[in-house]
Amino acid sequence: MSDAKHNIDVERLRRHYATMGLIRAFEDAAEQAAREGKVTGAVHSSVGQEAIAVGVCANLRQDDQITTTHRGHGHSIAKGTDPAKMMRELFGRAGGTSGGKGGSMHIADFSVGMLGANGVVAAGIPIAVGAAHGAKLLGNGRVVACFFGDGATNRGPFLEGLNWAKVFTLPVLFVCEDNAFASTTRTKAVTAGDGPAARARAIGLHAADIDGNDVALVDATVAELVARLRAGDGPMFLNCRTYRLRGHTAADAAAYRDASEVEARWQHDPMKLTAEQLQRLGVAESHLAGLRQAATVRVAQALAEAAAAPYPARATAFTDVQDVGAPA
Ligand SMILES: Cc1ncc(C[n+]2csc(CCOP(=O)(O)OP(=O)(O)O)c2C)c(N)n1
Repeated sequence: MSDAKHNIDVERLRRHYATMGLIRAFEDAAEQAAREGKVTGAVHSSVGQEAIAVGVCANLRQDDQITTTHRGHGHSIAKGTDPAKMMRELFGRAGGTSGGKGGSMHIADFSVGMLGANGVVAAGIPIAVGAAHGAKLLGNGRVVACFFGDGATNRGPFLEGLNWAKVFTLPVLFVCEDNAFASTTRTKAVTAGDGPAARARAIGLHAADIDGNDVALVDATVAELVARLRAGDGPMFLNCRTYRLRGHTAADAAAYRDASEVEARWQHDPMKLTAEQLQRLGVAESHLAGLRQAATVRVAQALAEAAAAPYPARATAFTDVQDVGAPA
């Protein structure tokens, strides 16, 4: 059976729900651990934005690449990073994705094409464009998905990256997670013009602008865009309208917005929407509860493993550090 609106297969949608549930469980646990002082560095939750990560990455091959932001746990899980290794990274322990020395904003996992989170807003954009240029020169057929927030569209690398990608017809999908906020500021209050898609079109990119909380719609839209990228018709732009349901970081109570606004947005929670869609397609709520429970158990195990893991050995303090030689 399939959902007529997006012609999505139930089994595919069920898998999306399971992955979104894993991301949700990871984010809930990471935020809680951060509040308990167990995490080194800040934690930025992607709760409410899971459908974008999952709908985009479902259309990527393992050797395709992504870049992400300070809010990158969901993208990493959707691309195939092991949540247990990521939790160790948050806890600053050996065996983490970056050896326990990077933390949440420096997760990278080249084994699945995850080129890195980045604490510098918009800094992932030129990295993605460089990776796409490399893919084109090598002719390896890879595409690159570049995730960033609406706030990043006000920084210079956005213009530079889109321009370069268009001039060289690069296989990169720019994905803007338009969650309405840049830290404590409403992005609209500091942004001229008609939004991210309009800016992309001004540079000549094909741009779609969709509800990023509808995972079937994200999946179907990205399937088309990625097919065009693989056909050499790039770059492409996707603006996903969404909402940051939690504070900017685990420590942010988000007192700058009304509780009623947030409450209304929970009605459009992507987990809720996908569950309702699956139920309409005949999947029982008890089955969905089982998927959520399995995610919770897996993340609880990751938490326990992270808490029990050793800190990185002192001898590794200066490994993985770029050595440019002694100053002249
Ligand atoms: C170059 C730079 N400027 C400012 C900051 C501080 N900062 C961290 S996150 C953030 C907001 C980013 O908003 P957006 O790009 O929309 O992503 P979101 O947090 O909404 O996912 C800012 C301003 C930063 N990290 N880097």
